[in-house]
Amino acid sequence: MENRQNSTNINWYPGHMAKTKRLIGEKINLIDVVYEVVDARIPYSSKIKDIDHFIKNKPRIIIFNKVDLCDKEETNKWIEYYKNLGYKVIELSLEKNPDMKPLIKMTNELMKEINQKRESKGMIKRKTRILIVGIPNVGKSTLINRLVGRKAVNVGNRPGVTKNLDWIRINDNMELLDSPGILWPKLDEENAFNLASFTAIKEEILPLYDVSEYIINTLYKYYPNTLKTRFDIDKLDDDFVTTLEIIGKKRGCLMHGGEIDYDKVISVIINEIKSGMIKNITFDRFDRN
Ligand SMILES: Nc1nc2c(ncn2[C@@H]2O[C@H](COP(=O)(O)OP(=O)(O)OP(=O)(O)O)[C@@H](O)[C@H]2O)c(=O)[nH]1
Ligand SMILES: [Mg+2]
Repeated sequence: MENRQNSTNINWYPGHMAKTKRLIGEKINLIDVVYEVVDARIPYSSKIKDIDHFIKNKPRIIIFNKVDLCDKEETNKWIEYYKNLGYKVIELSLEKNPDMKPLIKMTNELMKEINQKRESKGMIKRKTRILIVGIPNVGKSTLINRLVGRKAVNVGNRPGVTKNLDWIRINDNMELLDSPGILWPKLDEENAFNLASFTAIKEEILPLYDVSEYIINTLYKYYPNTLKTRFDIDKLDDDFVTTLEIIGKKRGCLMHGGEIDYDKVISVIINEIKSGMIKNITFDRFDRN
């Protein structure tokens, strides 16, 4: 798996993502605070690499979402890292009934500073305008629905649900701008596989066989107990096909005549992660970067 680092970059950067960045750039002067959402299981791979270019120096809160699925011990190292860099950080599990007060409080504090500056220049206070930005499928629209307190925008467990930049009013004092998920040109291979493992890029971009192999290898490396409990595997064979056969037999992924249905085994593996059945995992290692 280590040699992935050295191989060529994945160049998957559809035109609509470039367009979203341009549109954000055009609207950024209207924005007071940016919520940058990352996936707590991949706090490095899910952080948009060129974000500073298009959100400029707007006050920012990094939201670690899906903490219900992450390995807290590993993810905490990243949280500390970003805090030490001077970022404001909030952890959320938007699927559970999260307490949104700490985020609102932090936002109001940032807004107070902004309004104090405005007043000192003789300008009137204004309502808070927040941009929500992040990679696809990280929970941006779910965050909006939580803040509004109802289903104001569509969510779905696949990348590319939100197609447009839309303003949503929370109350008289706050407006949110939802945005489609974005990536950056040239993902390195490990980054691309991490994004694919957590359904942040479309399934067909990387071969599903390779994604399932990456998932199994990474579980073996960092979470052997999970591999044992979920798939009853203690040790990996040099040939991944053998591992697929073992999992296929255990999970009953068989075709007529008893042959292993490899496509089904691969989708079972990917689905275990996608559906959140496998919890307490973080694939980005702080110590390796
Ligand atoms: N387990 C878990 N799932 C979450 C959490 N937050 C969001 N989800 C799920 O993640 C999936 C994606 O959520 P969305 O809000 O549509 O993500 P998005 O970032 O708006 O995605 P795009 O619009 O496609 O870029 C949905 O199935 C949500 O239910 C969380 O904290 N924990
Ligand atoms: Mg969305």
